[in-house]
Parts: sequence; structure tokens; C-alpha cells
Amino acid sequence: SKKAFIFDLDGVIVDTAKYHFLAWQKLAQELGIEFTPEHNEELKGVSRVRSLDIILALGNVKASQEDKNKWLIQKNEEYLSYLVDMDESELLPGVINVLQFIKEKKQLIALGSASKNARPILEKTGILHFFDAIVDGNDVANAKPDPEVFLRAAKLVKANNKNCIVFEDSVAGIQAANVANMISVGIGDAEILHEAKYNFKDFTFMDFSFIEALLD
Ligand code: B16
Ligand code: MG
Repeated sequence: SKKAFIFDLDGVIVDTAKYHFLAWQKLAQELGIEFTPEHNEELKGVSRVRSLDIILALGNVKASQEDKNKWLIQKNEEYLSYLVDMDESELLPGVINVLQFIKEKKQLIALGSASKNARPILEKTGILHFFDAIVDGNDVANAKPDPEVFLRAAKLVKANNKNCIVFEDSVAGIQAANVANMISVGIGDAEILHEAKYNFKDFTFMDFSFIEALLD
């Protein structure tokens, strides 16, 4: 039977983490909160709403829901301003080759992202056509490490969970894949992502024989 390869977006397909960081940092600065690249690590794979709560907690800032809503819009507008000029050059190394190889092997490809901006990013980088299903932050109620995002993706492409392979750069995402009984593949720091079944620094370190071995 066919395998479904489920890709996380931010940190796996594109390096948008740097833009999220700049946008959050701008807001944090305005609120007088110190926000460093180390703090930003904790926001990987985490929803926009939860990210704001983490930042406000860093500065011990209590805020009304009205203020929070305003800041969420402000952050997203700043983030979107960085995406205006985005093109295929922002795809992470090896991504295109892996997508092409999976397609040549006639297997399934899905997106499982926490981001509400996923679709325009796939369009701008020219890879939308590779995807058989897209599940993003607009579709799920429960954020990673809850497996909802990956379970939905599997359902959409009609694949058994055990036939799904998840590529993730966040600890929460690896945990979500494991809870769903999917094959978890960490993309990034193997020490941080030690709960993953397999680890690769990036896709250029992943030989096609690795994918081939997963097929039957
Ligand atoms: P947005 P992923 C996640 O994407 C990011 O890792 C995380 O930093 C971000 O806060 C979240 O998307 C929400 O993004 O503000 O665009 O809805 O890694 O799950 O693809
Ligand atoms: Mg990610």
C-alpha cells in the first residue's frame, strides 16, 4: 500500500523561523520584553496564540484579551511583510529533490503545519502542486504535541497511521507523530529531537535509499 509522507512547514520546508523571530521581537520590544533567539526556540511548532502567551509570561505582562488580539494581528502583519518577496530560493536544501523523488515513486505527500499562513508560502515557493492534502493551523483545534494535525492529514490521503512518515523540526511535532503511531523523522539537531525514530541534519543528509527502504 501507499505511504504518506507528511511534512511540517516551518523549519522543514522553509526557514520562516527567522521571520517569526523578527516579528515577535519587534512586538516584544514595543512591550519592553527581552526576547532572544534562545527564547525563540521554544516557539517552534507552537501556535500563534500560545506563542504570545509564552512571550508575555517572559516579561510578566498581564494583558486583556482585547490587547492580545491586537498584538496577534500586529505580529502577523509584520510577519507577512517578510513573506512578500518570498520565492523558491527560500526552500531549505534538498527539499525539492525529496518531494520529486516521492512523487516519482507515486507515494502520497501531505502538509501538517501549525501555521495559518501555510498555503501562501507553498504557493510562493512553487511547491503547492506536490501536495495531495494540506492540514494547517486553520484546520485543527489542538496544537502539537496533540496528533490532530497529522491524523487529519492521514485521513485526507486515506493512509493508515502506520504507513505515514512525518518530517518534523520541533520536539512537539515529533511527539505528535509518535503518539499517532507514525514513523517520526527529525530534521535538525538530533540531540534536541532524540525522540524521533530517525534523524537527519537536513534533507541533503537523507539518502533516497532511506525513502526507498520505507516503501513496499
Ligand atoms: P502562524 P510549523 C509553526 O509552523 C511555527 O513553527 C511556529 O513558530 C508558528 O508560531 C506557528 O507555525 C503558527 O504560525 O502565525 O503563521 O499561524 O512548524 O508547524 O509549520
Ligand atoms: Mg516546524
